[in-house]
This record gives sequence, structure tokens and C-alpha cells, in this order.
Amino acid sequence: DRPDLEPPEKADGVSRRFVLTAGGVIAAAAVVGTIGRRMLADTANTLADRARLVLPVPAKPAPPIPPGTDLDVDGVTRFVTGNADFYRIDTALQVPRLTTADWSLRIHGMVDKEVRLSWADLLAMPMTERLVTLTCVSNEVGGDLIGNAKWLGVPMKEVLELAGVRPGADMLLSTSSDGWTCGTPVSAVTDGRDALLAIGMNGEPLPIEHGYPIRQVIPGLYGYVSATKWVVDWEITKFSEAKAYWSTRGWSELGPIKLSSRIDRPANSTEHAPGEVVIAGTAWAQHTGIERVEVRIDDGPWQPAELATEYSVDTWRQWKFAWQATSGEHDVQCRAIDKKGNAQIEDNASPAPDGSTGLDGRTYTIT
Ligand SMILES: Nc1nc2c(c(=O)[nH]1)N[C@H]1C(S)=C(S)[C@@H](COP(=O)(O)O)O[C@H]1N2
Ligand SMILES: [Mo]
Repeated sequence: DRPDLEPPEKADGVSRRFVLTAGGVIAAAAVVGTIGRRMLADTANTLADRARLVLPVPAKPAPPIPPGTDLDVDGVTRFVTGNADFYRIDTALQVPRLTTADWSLRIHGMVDKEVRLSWADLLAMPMTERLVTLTCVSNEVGGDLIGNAKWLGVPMKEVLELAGVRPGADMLLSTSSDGWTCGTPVSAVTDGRDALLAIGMNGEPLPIEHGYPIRQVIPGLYGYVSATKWVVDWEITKFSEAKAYWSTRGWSELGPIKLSSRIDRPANSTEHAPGEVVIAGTAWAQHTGIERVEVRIDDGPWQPAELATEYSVDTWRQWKFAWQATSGEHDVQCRAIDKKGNAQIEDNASPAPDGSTGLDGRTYTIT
């Protein structure tokens, strides 16, 4: 028997209704007197701080995006997600309003030396820029809780090395300024993947709702075990001793992102003329990479789709399939195969406790 699993998107639904914009904060603040005036001042401070922040030039810039990562097909997801379109998930009823001057990161627990990193300390470190596709464990098959952005930050590994991890520690327990916690395997931070303590998103300081001034981004792990926004504290500990926010609510302690794919166009239950109908979508297998996407019409054989140019194994990959459609009603499904040769799991599973599985499908009428 599992505990009652409250999905991360439910908490987000609440937060969306409260505050999404500075305007919302101001409207809410206006009705609650002193607290309201404080909130208003905090919001103004944070917005001014963000407006003043000049992002450093990366020592390691992201490799340029080659032509062909975007497909020239209407309705298919763009390779880079704009900040305004990026999905948002958190438990924050009020988005934390930090400034770079308030911020510091305390690193403690099973370390050789306790460290407190200030904003100036952080900016003195060389920055790395990388494109990484984030995904939420609550994403249903075919869902849109996924986005790809260019992140700028300091490698988490280098920050961890300032403190030194003692033998036996296997968990980085990160905490946000509003007390949310996240448990990440230390190995995912130190194994060479581009785990970043990020301050920039698509060339801008992080938007407030995406973690201003700083958040984690770790390729290959669902956000609830990797992507702490407004992060202020790292405790180095053990999975046998500590539990993070969603793990105490029945979600899995480890959250590697599951191989998946999605149909973006045409929309479900639409009618089309016989002849060529272009089916297109996206597929992801973060930190492993997409080898192949296949499409199946009704009970027919799996047929290869055409893949967009690969950017890296940490980013999603768009695909299209030119279907010669014949009259009648048809079911279309897609599946991805990763670079280790694994095919997407076909059995349907809901997101709890460690991510959905199953194939995305659409039904079209050809007349
Ligand atoms: N402080 C804080 N960070 C958080 C969360 C949260 O609730 N609080 N949610 C996590 C989850 S579940 C996901 S999927 C990602 C989403 O990041 P985004 O909102 O920038 O897309 O943030 C993660 N970081
Ligand atoms: Mo999530």
C-alpha cells in the first residue's frame, strides 16, 4: 500500500492560481496590509536586482546549435523552449524573492570542510553554458511538462570540491529558500555530466519563477530529484539517513528520466485527405541519447521516422514521418529507441512513483 500520492503538478496548480506575475503579487499584496507592503518591497527588490545582473561570459560556451535541430514542420515543438513557454512546477505558494546580495550557499554534513559560498565567490568561478532538456516525473505520456533551455552556471562538481565529500556519503540533499528539499545521488554530480548551479536561462538571468537567482540543472534526472530552484543549502549525507520532500510522499528516491516520445502533430481526432500526412513530434532519453524513433499505423510494422539533427545526448530530438494515408480511421503510435538499444516501455504506467510509461498515440480520420 502506497501513501496517498499527491502529484507535483497538483501543488503547482495551487501556486499558479496565487502568483505567476509581479502583477499578481502586487494585487495579492495590496489586500494584506503590512505583509503586503513587505511582499511588494521584496518583489521590487528582486526585480531590480535581476534587471541589474549582467551575466558573465562563459569560459566554456555551449556548442553552437547546428542547422536541422528544428524541423520545418508546423506544430512540431521548437528545439529551444523560450523562457515564457517553459513549464513550471513547484510547491511555492509565493515565489521566493531573493536577491544576489541575500544569497549564499551553505555546504555542510559529510564534508571535509564546511563552506559558505557568496554570490561574489560564485561569480569568481569559471562558468559553463550547456543546453539541457528538463522533464517532470509527473509528465503523463504525451504530456508537456518538458522543456529545453540553454543554461549558464558553475559545474556543481567544482562547487562540491570546495567542501570535499567524505567517504560513504551518497546523497546531496539540497534545500530551497522556502524549505523544499531534493535528494540527488552524489555520483550524478561528480560523474562528468554537465550538472550546473545555473544562474542564466537562454541568455537571461533566471526568471523568478524558474529559481532566481540560482538553481540546479542535472541532465538525466527528473526535476524532483535534481533541479532545486532558489537553492541555498547543500547537506552531504546518505540515502539511508535522509529523505527529500517528494520521497516522504511516496515518490521514488531515485528518479532517472525514462526514455519517451510524443506526437506533436497533427492534433488528435482530426480529418485529413488521403495522401501524404506528416506526423511529427519529439523524443528524449537524457544522458543516453535517441538512436531511432519509429511509427506504427494500426497493427502494421514499426517504420523508421526521420530524425532531426542531434545536438547532444542531453537534449530532446525532433522527428517526422511522411505517412501515405489511406481512407478510413487509423491509429498512429510512436516509440523511441535509445543509444543503448532499449525500446520505450509499451505497458502503461502512471507517473507515480517514478515516471509514466506507455506509447503516445493519435487517431485520424482520412476521407
Ligand atoms: N524550490 C523548488 N525547486 C523545485 C521544485 C519545487 O517544488 N521547489 N520542483 C522541482 C520539480 S518537481 C521540477 S519538475 C522542476 C521544474 O523546474 P521549472 O519549474 O523551472 O520547469 O523544478 C524542481 N525544483
Ligand atoms: Mo517535477
